[in-house]
Amino acid sequence: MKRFYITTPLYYVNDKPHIGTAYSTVMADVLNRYHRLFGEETLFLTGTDEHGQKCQQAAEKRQMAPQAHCDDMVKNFKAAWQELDIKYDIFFRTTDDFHKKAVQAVLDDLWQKGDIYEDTYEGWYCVSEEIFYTEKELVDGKSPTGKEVQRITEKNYFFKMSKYQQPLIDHIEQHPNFIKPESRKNEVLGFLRQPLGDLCISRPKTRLSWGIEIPFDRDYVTYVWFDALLNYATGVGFQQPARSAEFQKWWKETGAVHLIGKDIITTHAVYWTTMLMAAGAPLPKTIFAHGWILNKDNAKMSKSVGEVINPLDIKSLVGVDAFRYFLVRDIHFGNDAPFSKDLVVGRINTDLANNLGNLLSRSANLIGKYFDGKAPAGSGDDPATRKIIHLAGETASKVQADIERLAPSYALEHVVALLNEANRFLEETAPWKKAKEDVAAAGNSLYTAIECLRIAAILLSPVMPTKMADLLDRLGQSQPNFELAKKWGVIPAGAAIAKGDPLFPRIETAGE
Ligand code: ME8
Repeated sequence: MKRFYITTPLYYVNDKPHIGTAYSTVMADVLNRYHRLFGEETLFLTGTDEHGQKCQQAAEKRQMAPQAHCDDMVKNFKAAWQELDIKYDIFFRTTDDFHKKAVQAVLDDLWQKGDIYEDTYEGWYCVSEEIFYTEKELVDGKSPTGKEVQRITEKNYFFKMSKYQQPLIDHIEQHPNFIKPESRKNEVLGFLRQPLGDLCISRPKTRLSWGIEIPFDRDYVTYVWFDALLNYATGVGFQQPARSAEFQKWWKETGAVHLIGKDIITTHAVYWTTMLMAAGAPLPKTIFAHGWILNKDNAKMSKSVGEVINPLDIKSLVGVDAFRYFLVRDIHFGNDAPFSKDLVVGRINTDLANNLGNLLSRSANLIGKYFDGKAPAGSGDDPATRKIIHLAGETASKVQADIERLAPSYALEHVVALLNEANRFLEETAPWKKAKEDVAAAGNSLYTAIECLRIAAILLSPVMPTKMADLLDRLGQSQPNFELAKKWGVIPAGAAIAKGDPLFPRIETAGE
């Protein structure tokens, strides 16, 4: 059986879930549900990044112990993901004991191999990013993203990242799907044209105590990124002999797809991959960096830059399924995209209330009126019907191909095209007129419409699980089944077709 392992970044617990973290998590959930629909065995890991200075400072601000602060913040994430209908398999917390032990085992291993060494560090450090910078990397005395930096001198431990520079370049060049999209791959290769330095992977406890202790020097904790990145592998059993079969299955044989925002491409494509090379473990299958959700000033939506939209507010405005649909449909995966309530409402009204919703209400109403609420028979023997049957027959495989190449917005376009075609077909064949003179022809039109709706419901179910289950139910169908999305004529003549309330009522936001 084919398998699929997808991860999101582990989110910092210094902040509540927001539109950006919701975006990454919804997209991972959608991709994961698609692969499950295709019949694959899937694994979906998300979670929280709980160590480091940011978390320690956030806890201090609240006058809480760091662990209590983390436990509290984790509740917000779990609750938000539940509200957004996200079905993860693993909620990973970097403060879990098994992870700490596994990270220490990796540190010990690299220390013994000589890939970690001790040295005195002198340079610039950015607290808010938890990243060291060389003089050259600073821009106007600040980090490249404009954050404050401070000068520090201290003994530390370093990972010989430089040693893996060439093997990493080779790997990227030999594996075209390793870093996606192409623009991000070029960015990483550009970064690797400069000599790669070594990575400081320790913090003295005098400066930061909230972290995983370095096993060979108890006065230090591990750099938060060294700890957090390892989650993707420790989450499936890395450095845990009792879980070696799981590690073999998910890490070595399946290979992870890491979904991240483009802000953290270097830590993933360079730090993480060289760490894995040193640890002798295979690299992930794909690192996909999506773009940023922008605010109305076209800046990345983040707490430090003005307005942040609470995903749960949008959810209450349009409903969870419609919100998920917007994120998948309107944002070409990998690109930046603007976000506002108006954009969401506009898209929902066009695609869901009008296109899909009208097709359903028109066909269900007419079936109610002229066919006693029972599916009419579809003859399918005229050219117009044959054309639409042909289009419907191709849709499932087009959707699958686009999901597999991580292009979910394009996948949805195929379904939208089918629904558009079905509406046009209904318009042209006008069963509301035909019903009086040629019942069989009217029946054929309506049957064609509900078959298109059935296929669309299956193919949209990973994006809108609840609404599409409702739609299938109205068509007398049970669980979404991908094989049935490739078939025509599945709804038997005579099956009860329920009218119900509008599936996606039009959203009016006048005055907002
Ligand atoms: O970076 N648009 O955690 P984090 C799109 N703990 N995505 C956005 C976004 C926006 N405006 N804002 C945030 C960390 N994101 C580390 C990761 S992984 C081992 C450690 C998303 O809480 C995007 O996925 O800052 C980004 O990568 C992530 O949130 C950063 O989350």
